[in-house]
Amino acid sequence: MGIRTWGYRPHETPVCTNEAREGFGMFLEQNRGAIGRPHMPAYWSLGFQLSRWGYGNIDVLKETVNRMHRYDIPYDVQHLDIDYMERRLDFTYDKENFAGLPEYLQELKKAGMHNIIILDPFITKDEEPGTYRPYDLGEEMGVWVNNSDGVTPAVGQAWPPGDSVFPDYTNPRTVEWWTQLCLEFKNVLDYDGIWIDMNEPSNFLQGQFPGCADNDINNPPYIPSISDRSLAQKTLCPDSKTYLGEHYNTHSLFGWSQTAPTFHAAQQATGKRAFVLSRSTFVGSGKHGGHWLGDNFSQWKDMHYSIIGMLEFNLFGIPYIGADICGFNYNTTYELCLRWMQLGSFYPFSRNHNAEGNMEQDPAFFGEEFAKISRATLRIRYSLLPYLYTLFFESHVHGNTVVRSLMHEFTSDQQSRGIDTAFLWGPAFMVAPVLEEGARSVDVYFPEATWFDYYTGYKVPSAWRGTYATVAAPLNKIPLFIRGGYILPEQAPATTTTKSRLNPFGLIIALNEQGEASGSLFWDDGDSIDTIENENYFLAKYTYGAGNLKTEILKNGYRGADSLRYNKITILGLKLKPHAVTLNGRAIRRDAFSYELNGVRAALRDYEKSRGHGKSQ
Ligand code: MIG
Repeated sequence: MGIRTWGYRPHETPVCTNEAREGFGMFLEQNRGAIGRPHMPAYWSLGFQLSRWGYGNIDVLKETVNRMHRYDIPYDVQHLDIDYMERRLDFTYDKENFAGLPEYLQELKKAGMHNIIILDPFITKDEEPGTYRPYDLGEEMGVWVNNSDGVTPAVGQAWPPGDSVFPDYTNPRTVEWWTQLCLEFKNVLDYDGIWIDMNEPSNFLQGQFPGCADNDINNPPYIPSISDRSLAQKTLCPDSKTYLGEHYNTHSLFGWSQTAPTFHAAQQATGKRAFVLSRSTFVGSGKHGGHWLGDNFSQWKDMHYSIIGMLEFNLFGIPYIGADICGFNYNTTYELCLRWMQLGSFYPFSRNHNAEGNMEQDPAFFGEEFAKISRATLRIRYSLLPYLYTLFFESHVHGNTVVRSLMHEFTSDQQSRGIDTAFLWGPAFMVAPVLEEGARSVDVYFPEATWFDYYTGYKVPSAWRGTYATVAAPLNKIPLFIRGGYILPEQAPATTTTKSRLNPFGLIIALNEQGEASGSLFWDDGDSIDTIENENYFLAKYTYGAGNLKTEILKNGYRGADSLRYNKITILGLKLKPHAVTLNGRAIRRDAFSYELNGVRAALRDYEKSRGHGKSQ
């Protein structure tokens, strides 16, 4: 039983960029050079997503979708959990309870939305021969995890009726089989991405049934303290055989080994950038997929823990991460769910998901006020998606995190080290959610920097730096702050990213004490494969200093960027009132810019993006 490290691919030489990056950033870039850099997510997958286990039938699903639309809540993606399947059989859909599902998915797509289907890694062996192709074909191709004899398939039990066998994704034949089925199923349900669940792999009966042999592999001398003192608890016997070796050695790689093949299958099936969401991950999984934090509970402490999980998975190189918003197990409550919608609006992967049997908890369920607040918060998310997308670009190219802790940015600030109640998008956008029932304020720690309140644009008092300050957070508000020294691209929000992507851009220029700021915008068509590798993208760098905004176009490879406009430039932290504004040397109308008396905010409206000039002021 050797120890193996599968994450490293020899052809990916570790790269250390020349740019000086401090502390964490540098370490993570080197680490990603070895384990693979995070994939570039599709733009639509940064939109809000809705899911639940137990819609039960298509009418309930439609009713839910309709009320989301009635309240005009930003919403890009609908998930289908195992209840869409016929008797929980992969690659089928329930033609009774979900009659008309194929057509309905088409309808959603016409409305600019995208659909995700779940697939489980177990295939029943107990259907009538000749009636269930996934099993028959897999049997013919020999794609299952085997018993210790290396020949007979290992059997367990999970969601499908009867006994199940487990695809061995480390076997190239299994990859062929899986790809084939994913391609065929695309003609049945027009999915845009695949959610792979239970891939630890989970087995409901294993450990007791059919029982693992009593040998050194199944019963080694040291066993972690798990309830039935069996390494096979809820999974396969350790002495099962995969193509790569004993399950004992490869157990933790099961989900990892399913992720890349599913990514490639989805990419082939859709012809677009793949979306794969995996419950089990390992080092390197971020290259082909994202992750949700699994079955949490509708409890305040679980909402808090989700921040820790999100920060960790960013360190692990899986930045496309989020938790089930409003909680999975148990019934949620109005206030918890509202606060969780506010926090979850800033998860990189933002999905409200719920377990079977619990009360409904989509943001349109709780009535007008709740819907209004969720809508407003999600509209903030959507307006900042160009910034989030640019962070994903940087993560894909360099390997740094998307969401990060305060400690990550303020490495020498001792006080920032223990903070797991607030987080940053990149270096510049701080989210400080309410995590306690009944709270109407948050104690926010402001590391040494210039900070602006996102809502008012007001500068946070300098006396608050390096200390906690109590910030108001009525039910309709999640505290948000922008760090001086940075420029954030934004875009007017809409109900879907399909629509928001056509809206005008803006820039939020948050000045530091020297009156300077910089930032960038990455833009491409949002869902083509390998746009970065093929250089089909637009990349601009913005620098502000001495009262001048300069735009440098570093890459001009996406024609779709030509027709886009900026119509709003907001400058936070100006010390002097501007008396004139010029664009590429031309004075602009006095009524096209405004200045707010508090001395910190100036806004410019309705200006076309100046392309090709390289400089505007
Ligand atoms: O045994 O597919 O974590 O998100 O809703 C439960 C049903 C199986 C576990 C996943 C959860 C999903 C559920 N699944």
